[in-house]
Amino acid sequence: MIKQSPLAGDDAVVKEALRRLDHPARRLFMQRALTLGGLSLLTGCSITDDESVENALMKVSRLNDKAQAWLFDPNRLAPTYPESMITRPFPFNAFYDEDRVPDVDADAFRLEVSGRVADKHAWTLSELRAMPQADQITRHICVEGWSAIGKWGGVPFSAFLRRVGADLNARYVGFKCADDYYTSIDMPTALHPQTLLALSYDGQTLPRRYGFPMKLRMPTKLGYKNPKHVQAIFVTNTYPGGYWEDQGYNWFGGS
Ligand SMILES: Nc1nc2c(c(=O)[nH]1)N[C@H]1C(S)=C(S)[C@@H](COP(=O)(O)O)O[C@H]1N2
Ligand SMILES: [Mo]
Repeated sequence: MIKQSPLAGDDAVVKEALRRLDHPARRLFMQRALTLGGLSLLTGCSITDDESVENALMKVSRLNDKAQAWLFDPNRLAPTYPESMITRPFPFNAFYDEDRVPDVDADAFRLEVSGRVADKHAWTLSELRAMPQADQITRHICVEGWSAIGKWGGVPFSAFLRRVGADLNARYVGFKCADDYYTSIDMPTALHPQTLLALSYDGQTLPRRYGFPMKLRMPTKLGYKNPKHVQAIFVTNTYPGGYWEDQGYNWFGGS
């Protein structure tokens, strides 16, 4: 029987951990910190098999969320750009191809609002369009390795949350989308002055491929944190996760 030295065993586990960092977001956030000793010290996990590697990586990512939340400055603005710098055409991206983009009926549409909010009435698109609107030209950064500048307009999300009487001390705001996508964000980002419940793109009704009837646009977060085709919004203290986040992408996802 060949007895592996502890070092060789450790090496194999680190290799396996690195292999599991196949999502760019994970690589981005963890490549610097990753040693076996560091990983077990940081997480208090004894790392002995594939499952414990996976658990330890998830724990590192959640520690990273805490660090990012702590570093997040609610008053610091992301850069804005002139009209001349808008990327044309703006790229489409989703977990499926463009021919499968959901087709939402504008008249029948109601935005559901639930959880820790005083007013749970469902919103029509006209009601949302009647709220004060703002627009901004910002850069969208996707972890798949591209970025693009676009112009989004809509309701400042902090005004919306105040209007529905949301518990502004709650931890999370969650989003459910018409295409089975879902994600969630921290309350300080929800209240950031540049976070928009976007109803328009480049001066026109938000096109289907970019998330009709609305998307949450945050220039302080990576692309996957910006849900398109938003159908339901909920305020909660229970961690809601997200479509990519539950597969290992970092939850805070700040840019
Ligand atoms: N509903 C929904 N929202 C989503 C996605 C998705 O697949 N479904 N993909 C995310 C990712 S990874 C990116 S990069 C952006 C792409 O937005 P765009 O099509 O406007 O460029 O949408 C984000 N929001
Ligand atoms: Mo993305």
